[in-house]
Amino acid sequence: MTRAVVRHGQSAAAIPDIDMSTRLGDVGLPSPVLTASGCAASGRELDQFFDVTSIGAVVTKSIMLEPRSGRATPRMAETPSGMLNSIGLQGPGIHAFLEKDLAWLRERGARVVVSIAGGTTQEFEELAKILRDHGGFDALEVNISCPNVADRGQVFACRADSAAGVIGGVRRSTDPSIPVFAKLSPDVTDIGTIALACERAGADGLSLINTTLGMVIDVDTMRPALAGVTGGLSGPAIRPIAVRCVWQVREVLPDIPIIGMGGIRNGADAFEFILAGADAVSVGTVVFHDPSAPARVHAELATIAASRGFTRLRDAVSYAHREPDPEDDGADDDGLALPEWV
Ligand code: RRO
Repeated sequence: MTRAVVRHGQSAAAIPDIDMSTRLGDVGLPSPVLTASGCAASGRELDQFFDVTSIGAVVTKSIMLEPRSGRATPRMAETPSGMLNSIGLQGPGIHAFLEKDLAWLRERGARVVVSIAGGTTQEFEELAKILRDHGGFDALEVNISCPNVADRGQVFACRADSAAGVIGGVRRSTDPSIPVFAKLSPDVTDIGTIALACERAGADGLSLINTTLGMVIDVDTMRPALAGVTGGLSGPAIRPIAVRCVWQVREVLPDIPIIGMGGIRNGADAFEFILAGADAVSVGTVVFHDPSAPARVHAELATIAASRGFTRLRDAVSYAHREPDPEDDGADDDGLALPEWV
């Protein structure tokens, strides 16, 4: 059953009685709503706006082996219904991350998905081994799709063989009880092929999607708005792309756990991902203007799923994939009301 997840605003009593639990491989979560990597550092800042232990998990900013200052500024630009970032994997390096960020998250009692990034397969494996020896987290998200690298060859998720090489190496270097999620890029011809290659290489799940490569030119300066020239586009502008990716991957991999993300602002947006095939969702860009959004999205998702007749959210996963019934009168055999847009 749902727990009270909202600290400010909506009262717990307003959350309907629906089982919101989900699974990421062997790991059970009380809520399917996670933060999105890169939008909340280690979750510490968000904890003043809502209880980070109440959502499914905190997904940390992708961490590399060494400290890194990232790309030159400006590193962010507004776009219609979204934003462009060119952070360039800024971070403290794995050892400071373990000592400060992961230590805080564990002490706080949050469930944690650690996101890792590397420039080579060996770096990914090294990170996985350091984390294996340290412990204290629930799942790994392997970021093979950061768009903000100078060498596009390092966007491992753009090729099935390089994606599989990293995921296989990480899987072998990680404790078997820890699920390994591959984070994929939408900037490919056939995301299903990449997803299959990752699954065959040992991925326990998939995170869909990273930002899509974009660009803004400032018409006053007549120069690129970002110092890094190109950046990753996020926010509602990319939601239809993300939903399409979740749908396509679910068609080729009916059972693999999927974390869906891309422009989720509210419960209806999250529900769209669930219907497309996501077992969980990550809430990202919206936290820049509503830092309590993950808790709010949990409550709104519970409300919309209950209003459609579901008593367990997991029964709604992939619901949009079922065959259309020509005789359908708006309610299925279980008496579940169909979404208004079907
Ligand atoms: O740090 C970044 O610039 C960044 C990363 Br790691 C990523 O995965 N996606 C993105 O849009 N930016």
